[in-house]
Order: sequence, then C-alpha cells, then structure tokens
Amino acid sequence: MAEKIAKFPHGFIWGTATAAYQIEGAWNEDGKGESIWDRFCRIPGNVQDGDRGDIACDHYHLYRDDIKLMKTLSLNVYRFSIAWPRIFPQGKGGINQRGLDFYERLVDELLDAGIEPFVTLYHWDLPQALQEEGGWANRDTVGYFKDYAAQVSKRLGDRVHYWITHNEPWVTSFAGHHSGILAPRIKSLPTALKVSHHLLLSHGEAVAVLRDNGDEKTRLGITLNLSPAHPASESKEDKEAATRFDGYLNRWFLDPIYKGSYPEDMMILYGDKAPKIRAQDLERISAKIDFLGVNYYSRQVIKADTKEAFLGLSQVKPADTEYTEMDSEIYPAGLYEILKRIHNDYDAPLMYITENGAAFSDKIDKNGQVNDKSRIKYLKSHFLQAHKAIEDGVKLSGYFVWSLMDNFEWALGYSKRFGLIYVDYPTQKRIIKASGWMYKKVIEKNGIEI
Ligand code: GCO
Repeated sequence: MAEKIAKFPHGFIWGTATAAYQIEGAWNEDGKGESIWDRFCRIPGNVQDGDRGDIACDHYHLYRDDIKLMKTLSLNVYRFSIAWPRIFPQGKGGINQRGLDFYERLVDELLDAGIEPFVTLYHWDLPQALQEEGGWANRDTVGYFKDYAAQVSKRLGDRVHYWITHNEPWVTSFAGHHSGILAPRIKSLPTALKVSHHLLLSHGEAVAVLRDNGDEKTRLGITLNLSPAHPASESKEDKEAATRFDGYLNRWFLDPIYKGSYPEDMMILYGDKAPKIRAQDLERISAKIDFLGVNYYSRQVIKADTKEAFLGLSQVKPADTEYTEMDSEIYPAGLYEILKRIHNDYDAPLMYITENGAAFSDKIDKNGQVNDKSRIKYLKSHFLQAHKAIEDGVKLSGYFVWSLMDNFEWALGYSKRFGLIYVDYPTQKRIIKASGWMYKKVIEKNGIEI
C-alpha cells in the first residue's frame, strides 16, 4: 500500500527550542552575573531534589557538538534564548563583551551548519541585581530591557533575522509573582498584574529598537503560552468561569498586543488591583509585529468554584484520557482550536508554534537506545492538527519542538525529560531518541506519514 503523507507547505520550517538557563550551565563563567534563577535554586525547597542549572546540559561548552546533533536531525531552525546576565552582569551599566562573544560563536556555528537562529531575548533569567531594585515590578526595568535588546541586536542583527522579545509573559507574571512557584517567588496579585504590564511594555519598546537595528529581513514577534479554556459542563456558571480563565491566560496578553487594549471584563474583575496604565503605553505595546509565537501543551477544563477567591473557578482533570509525565492532558485538537481562534479573532497573524512537546519517563534500553513511543505519538498527533489548521487557512509557517534535548525543567529540576535527545547528566552523553529520528524524517519529507 502506498504511504499517505500529510505534506506541509513549501518553505515551512521545522526546528527545536531551548532556553539559556535550562541548558547552558556555566552559571558564573566569563563574567556572567547572577540571575534570579541562580538565586531561586539556592533556596532549599524551591526546586525538586535541590537541582539547579549550574551545569545543566553544559551547552555553553558543548554547543558545537550540540549543533552537530541538530544537523543530524536536519533541523531548519533553532530557537534559543540569550541570558541577559551574560551581557549585562548587573542588568544595566557595563557590558560584558565575553557574553556577547559566546552568542556570536553560537550564531556563526549555526549559520555554518545551515540552521537559521530564532533568538528569544527573555526566557525568565532576569539579572538578580535588577530584582534587588524591584525587578519587573519596577517600571525602570522596561528601559533596561530596551538597552539590552539594543546591544544584542547591534552585535547580532546582521546575522539574526528572527527575534522573540519574551517567552510566556503569563508565566513570568503569574507563576513568578502570584502563585510564586517560580523565580522570583513573589506572591501578590497586584504585583503580578503590574509585572504583566511592564513585560508587555518592554516588548513594545524592544520591538521599536530591534526594528531600528534591523533590516528588511528582520522579523519580530513574541511567544505566548495559550490554551483553549473549556467549560466543564454546559452550565452558565461553568461557561462564565471558562471565559474568565480565557481572559486571564489568553486575552490579557493577546488583546493589548493586537488590539491595543486590555480586555474590559478582566479590567473590571481586577478592579483596583489592575495595573496603572500611562498615556501611550498601549500604543507602544501594540507596535506592529511580524509573527506570533504560540506555545501549546494542553487545554484547560474549567468549572465555577465560589470557594476559590481569585477568579472563582477551578481546573478539572478529565477522566478517561491520557496524561504526560507533567500531568497535563494530551489533547491535540486544542492546538487546532487555539490556532484557528487566533486566526479568527486577531486578524489572521502569521504564526509559528514556538513550543510543543511532552515529558515522559524515558529509559535507555539494553541496546543503548531510547524508544520513546509515547512522545512519537504525542508529536505526530499535534503535527497533524497543525496541518489541518493550515489547510483551513491559518497562516502557520513553522514548528519548534520543545525540546532539542532533556534539560532543567524549572521547579521540577531534572526530573522531567522533554528532549528529542536524551541527556545522561553525569557524563553529558547525548543519545538521539526514537522521536528524534522520527522528527528527522518529518523534516526531510516536510510531511507526516499517516
Ligand atoms: C515554557 C517553557 C519551557 C518549559 C516547557 C516545558 O516556555 O513553558 O518555555 O521552558 O520547559 O514549556 O514545560
């Protein structure tokens, strides 16, 4: 029987994503300053098993070998982040050229391998010195971020064409400053909301400066973590609760960027805790961008819950379905749904899936291989939903799997493995998993066998 292939459009790009703190290690080398994650990990109880990113995948030293592996996987593109404290150890003031040198070597090596770099400027590792001055809750940080974006793009802008200002500002805001499960471990709703506004503002400011330092090839965007919010039942209460959750997670970020306004229902709900917005802020935030990065992992099922004080809702775990090691529901149709919804509600922007992937308890078998069947199934089912979205008119131009290799999963330390490549941390040996070999085939065919 002839195999059937779901073909992607010509020019569709395939890659993987990582983040500096999760893979680089070399936490205090070559003049790097301390980040809020270096600090957070040193406080007992913050990270599972007391793990920290001091060494991580030692990518800072092994990047050449890692790029060889990317070549083996036939990647077209590679998304990575720059550690702000490598460039400005104190967050502002004196530049550390050795930090910029590292990223220049990385970019040049990627380009030599024929791999296009996608650079994220902020993937959560704020210089600790800026945190001492209030971090993202301090409006001055917006200006420091702009200076950082200016210096990095001055050095790399002739070779890097794709820039992502922020990774998942919802996580920085709410997981960092409301639930406080991530750095800098603050637990205050007004602070979290203020942080979200400053992050968005810094995005707009960075877009302006990246545009100035760029050329006609420059493409700018932001990455948001988005999920459809489904009501747990048909009841009016559950439906309204799902709408609130959608406002909290999705619209709070999408609306200011694409419509130049915060969602009114959420402004009313947050009341006097809502951020203070100055004239022109929203105009800056909604500066024209070239693409939206979508990180998709799962959907959220929501029910009304009057006992819950913040949004009056709680999350429901559907039964009779599969879950990843992160305990997140495997729900590929949600990817199609969120892409289609953005397409319809936000004027059909060009999009990339900048993260999608799953953690499973991978084991090396007796032949030294990692046969991660669950990940293969997870990825293929999501690729097919992306394919369907494109067929239905969504402007999706590329796909980045999270992640290139197993790495430091934030507060869960090294306990969760997301990679297409297995990392044996004590030896830093890498093994391409079966999912990596599957992905290589997908890339080479620009399509998926069905
Ligand atoms: C994310 C984070 C990644 C995580 C991944 C898996 O952007 O959520 O960017 O750093 O490791 O999502 O949880």
